[in-house]
Amino acid sequence: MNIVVTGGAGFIGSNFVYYLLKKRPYDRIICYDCLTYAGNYETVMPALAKPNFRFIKGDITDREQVAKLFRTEEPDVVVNFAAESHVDRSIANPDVFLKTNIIGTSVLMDACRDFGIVRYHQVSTDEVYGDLPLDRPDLFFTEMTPLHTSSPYSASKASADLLVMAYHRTYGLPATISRCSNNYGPYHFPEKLIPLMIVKALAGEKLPVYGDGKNVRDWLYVEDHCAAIDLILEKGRIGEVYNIGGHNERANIDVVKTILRALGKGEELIDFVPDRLGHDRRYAIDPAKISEELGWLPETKFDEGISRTIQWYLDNRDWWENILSGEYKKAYEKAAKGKLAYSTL
Ligand code: NAD
Ligand code: TDX
Repeated sequence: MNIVVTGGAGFIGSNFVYYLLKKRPYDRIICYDCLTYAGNYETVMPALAKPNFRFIKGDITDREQVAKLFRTEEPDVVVNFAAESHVDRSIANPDVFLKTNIIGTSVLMDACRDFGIVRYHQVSTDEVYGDLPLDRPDLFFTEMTPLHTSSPYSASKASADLLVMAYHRTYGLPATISRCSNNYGPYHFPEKLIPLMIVKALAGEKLPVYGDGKNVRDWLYVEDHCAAIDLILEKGRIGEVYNIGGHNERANIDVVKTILRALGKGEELIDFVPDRLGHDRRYAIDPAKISEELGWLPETKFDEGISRTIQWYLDNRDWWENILSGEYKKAYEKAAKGKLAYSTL
């Protein structure tokens, strides 16, 4: 099978690429990514050694590039991770979120209709359900929870989900959607809570905690998310939505303190700063459907996952220091000149 992974040079997409290369050595994996600030060519460079992997630099909002991708690579499956993904950036500038997350999704699905496809999978988020109150720990997001978004980011992701369902119903597009809770693990861009706190703590800088720090997120180790998507590709029912989450709720302030303790740093580094606008209080996923229907269960407990993640950032300083210095942005051009890149459009 030919599997196109859009956004495969980002955090979860790259982890999915490595997951597939291990799990499906006989499939061809094509990473299609336009390398925004969040895309890092250095992340996928080790995969270029595999004969069944290709990197193609391209934009999901560009119809011509996408048509060329489909003509040359003939994908059987498209898994769409490509997105603008940072809530704070969406609050500062919604425009690009609408373009990439909504228009990009429709351009990809149009190509799927034109060229034919076995499966289109949309990687969505639990943020489409809005938030839950802190004083109702009995409440969880199910697939039946109404969409009720808070930020331009989540509104753009919910819009994309609605389009996917519309393409399925109207055109019979063989699509599935997954809505996952907060991921953490290797290759997480250091603007998001966990990697940001790790690199700031290592530098002895202040750790900015929004509001009172009591907002709750439901953390899932990224490999568990990859396994869930792979299972949906294998056994998921067309036209269905699957929530993914591992009952790993933590208040932000507790996550920050865990990181400080693990790195031997003091809590005086914590800096409570003004709250994010429209800040969602609590996310919590009910994963009963994917567990009961497909047999998915998360394997990594938070204590183990966070230790592994911190160790990864300690062992891979070059990776994030190149991001902080901006050096990572030159990697693709350098590789293309040295003919290290297998393919560009
Ligand atoms: P990320 O920001 O780390 O990576 C996004 C990738 O998409 C980057 O490599 C970027 O270059 C690429 N990209 C952006 N615009 C593109 C375009 N127009 N054309 C081609 N490529 C483009 O994001 P992430 O955290 O890995 O999230 C991946 C997906 O998973 C997103 O759809 C996000 O909404 C969803 N998601 C993320 C989380 C999380 O905790 N990070 C949780 C649930 C769902
Ligand atoms: O500096 C910070 N200080 C802080 O207190 C940052 C960056 C975040 N926070 C808080 C805000 C959130 O309550 O930490 C929590 C997590 O923030 P983010 O890492 O920005 O993630 P979140 O807003 O929860 O969204 C993430 O999970 C769902 C991903 O970025 C989304 O792409 C995904 O859909």
